[in-house]
Amino acid sequence: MKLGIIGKPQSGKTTVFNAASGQQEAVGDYSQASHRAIIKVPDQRVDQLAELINPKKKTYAEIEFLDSAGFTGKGKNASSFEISPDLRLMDAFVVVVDAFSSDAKPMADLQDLIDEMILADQVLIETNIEKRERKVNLTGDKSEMAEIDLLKRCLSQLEGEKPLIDLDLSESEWKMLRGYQFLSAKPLIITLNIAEDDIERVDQIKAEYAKFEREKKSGVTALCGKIEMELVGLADDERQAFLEELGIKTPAVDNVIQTSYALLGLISYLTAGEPEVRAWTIRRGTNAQKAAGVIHSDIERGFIRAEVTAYVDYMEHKTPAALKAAGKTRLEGKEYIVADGDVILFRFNV
Ligand SMILES: Nc1nc2c(ncn2[C@@H]2O[C@H](COP(=O)(O)OP(=O)(O)O)[C@@H](O)[C@H]2O)c(=O)[nH]1
Ligand SMILES: [Mg+2]
Repeated sequence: MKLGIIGKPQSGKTTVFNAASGQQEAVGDYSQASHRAIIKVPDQRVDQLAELINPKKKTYAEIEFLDSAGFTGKGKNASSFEISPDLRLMDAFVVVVDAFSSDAKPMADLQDLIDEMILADQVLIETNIEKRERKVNLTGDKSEMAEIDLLKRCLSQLEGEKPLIDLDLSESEWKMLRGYQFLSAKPLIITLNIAEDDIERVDQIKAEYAKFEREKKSGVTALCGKIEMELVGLADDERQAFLEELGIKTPAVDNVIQTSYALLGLISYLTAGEPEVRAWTIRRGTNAQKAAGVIHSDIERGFIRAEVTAYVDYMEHKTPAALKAAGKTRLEGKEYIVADGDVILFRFNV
């Protein structure tokens, strides 16, 4: 999964990037330089299983973060688009909004960013419609008409100043649009970057942004980037003490990652053995055979069956023998739909 961090200059993008990745890129320098990192998806199930099994290695699921400039924050007045082409390749955006500075206008900033995406998509669509219509006129080949019609529907949505993600399209229509990588069609994880003093009011602040939430598409989170960045630099025990002092259970940046995961319809299953305890990312609805392919194509090809235990049962009964005795380990075939937190042992031959 790839997440692009976007936002106005000085909104705290690089601060959030550092908090999520543990890197130490310069902040507040107006450079708008881009940064990339692969980060681990925090997962207590991996930690707990590892504690139980004591494996040689524990491995979390991973996502890629790209901190990239391109949004001016000028909204409808944005004239030239310098949005990095790399941002179009992201699965979703973490939109960082300044809600910490004394003259912050987070609601307006957020709207400006969305307007900027709408505008950029509009330019892209107009050129594409033109190009395709010219081709139809030249060749008389009408096969492009369905796509042109769809693009025109998208265009009128954008002209109505609404993002493409709000369009009600069929699965096959979305598929037709996929190649364009429209910005306003991507899920948003709106991340309000709040001041230190506002941490206690976080739920109240989030509630003000409920109108930007879209079920299974866009969500709202809030954090104080500055504190999160300090947290990531601390050793585990120091971090724990600091969190307790702040009265929070987990770093808020973990929330951002988990929200992104959920919005994109991603889940994890786990493998648990002495060599390694590991989380693997799949889309919700993936069957056991396809899920095995994430580990290795040989396991998918040679799939015989999956021995599946729910994570909670695993933690309760603790050993494969006890799990089997309690009837908590099921044998499942290829078509079994893997659930979040399934602990799986694949049987296969090659
Ligand atoms: N007080 C406060 N300042 C922040 C917070 N997050 C970022 N900043 C400051 O805002 C400035 C811009 O941050 P930066 O991450 O470089 O923004 P970018 O231009 O969007 O990458 C820096 O001086 C940060 O220290 C925050 O949560 N609280
Ligand atoms: Mg930056």
